[in-house]
Amino acid sequence: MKKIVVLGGDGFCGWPTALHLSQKGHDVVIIDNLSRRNIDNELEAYSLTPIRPMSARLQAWRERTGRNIAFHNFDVAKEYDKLLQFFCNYQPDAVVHFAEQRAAPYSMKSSRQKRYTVDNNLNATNNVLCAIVESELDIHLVHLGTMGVYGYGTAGMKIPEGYLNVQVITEEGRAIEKEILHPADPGSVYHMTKTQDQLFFYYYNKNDGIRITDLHQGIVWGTQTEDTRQDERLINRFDYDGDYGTVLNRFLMQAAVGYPLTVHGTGGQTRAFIHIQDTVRCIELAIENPPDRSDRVQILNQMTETHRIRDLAAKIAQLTGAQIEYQTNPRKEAAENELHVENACFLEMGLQPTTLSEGLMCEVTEIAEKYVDRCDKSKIPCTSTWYKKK
Ligand code: NAD
Ligand code: USQ
Repeated sequence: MKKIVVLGGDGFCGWPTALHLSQKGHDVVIIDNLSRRNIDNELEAYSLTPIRPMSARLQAWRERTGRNIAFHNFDVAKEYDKLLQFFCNYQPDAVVHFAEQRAAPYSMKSSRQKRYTVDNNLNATNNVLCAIVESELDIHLVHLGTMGVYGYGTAGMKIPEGYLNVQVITEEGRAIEKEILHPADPGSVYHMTKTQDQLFFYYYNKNDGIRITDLHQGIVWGTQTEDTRQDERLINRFDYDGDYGTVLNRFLMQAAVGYPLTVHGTGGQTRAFIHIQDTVRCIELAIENPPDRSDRVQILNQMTETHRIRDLAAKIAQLTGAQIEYQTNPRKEAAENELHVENACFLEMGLQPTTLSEGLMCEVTEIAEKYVDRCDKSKIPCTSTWYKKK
């Protein structure tokens, strides 16, 4: 049994992770400032699924399993002293860090959201690292990063797990082998904060010997896990709006409400995907396999499949009879790209991927069709653009 803190444990990935770790017998504490629920209010766009307040969620978990999860509501990016005090009192073995603003379109809406995303994400990560150093505890930090730190162009090679071997030619013409962090190529202000997080990790690991695992995760799809399915009060959030909804879940919901699938541009963009059930399993595996104190930052690619967006749309259209609409792309991104990703580490640790073909229809019927009446169609269009409005 480990003592584990889940920062951002009220969110889409954090909530099912907290339940999964609790179910596995760990002592779990959630810290979250509920900023994501406040952004729902700001955007007037709400989860398709009826998520309950934190106290009702935790009560349901206690009733179903007899297990307690504690909850503290504070801002990790701003309330450093509380965070440090908490670490010193609770003495966690591991901290899982989800507590960042995670939507690329939201981060591109205007200077206010750009500045909020940078302030929030960079200060949250730096505060967590500072507090680990100041507490003098041997805490393993597990951070949720993104595949987007690499950019999505691979020039034919597989994207490695964090580090790249390069050959440099010296002035004398000698070839030297070097291992470097894979060059960063962010595609939004949000993704940029994740590339900066990587440098924080590199530095604190080098200087203070902190044990860090950085998980470069693809787009998470699906809603429920074995744990959140146990009781409707435990249901996970499902974002479908133009800012927070991610592509595959949006397509599933659009098919259910009879809205044409919104493919950006030619749909030639290829991205990496992972099901939410596999996300929580990967976090468990990462916690079970910490690096040593002398190890460099451990970087793992947390994804199971790659797909081209127009192929996904075609698959869902075929399953459900939905129409497809090709729209002017609101983002600045390559119209077409290949994507090959190395993910051997998690597979070697024992991950057994949930494939798209197994889970898609279940998602349509269990969630999208069931909660169709909660959908506000006016929130579906992507209104945030990467271009300056003239
Ligand atoms: P989410 O917005 O649903 O959850 C994030 C949670 O963190 C929210 O509950 C929010 O209230 C909390 N939070 C944010 N800033 C905080 C702060 N300063 N102090 C305390 N709590 C704070 O996002 P998610 O989809 O669960 O993503 C979690 C992490 O995983 C993010 O860092 C994201 O970058 C990463 N990730 C997500 C996906 C995806 O498809 N959802 C894919 C790859 C990586
Ligand atoms: N797209 C469409 N139609 C839509 C929505 C999106 O064609 O209705 C396209 C986008 O233009 C983009 C691709 O689908 O090319 C993916 O967009 P997305 O919104 O599903 O994902 P993204 O913005 O990249 O962000 C999400 C999460 C983020 C995480 C990232 C992982 O919100 O937190 O870091 O996925 S990754 O994409 O691997 O970088």
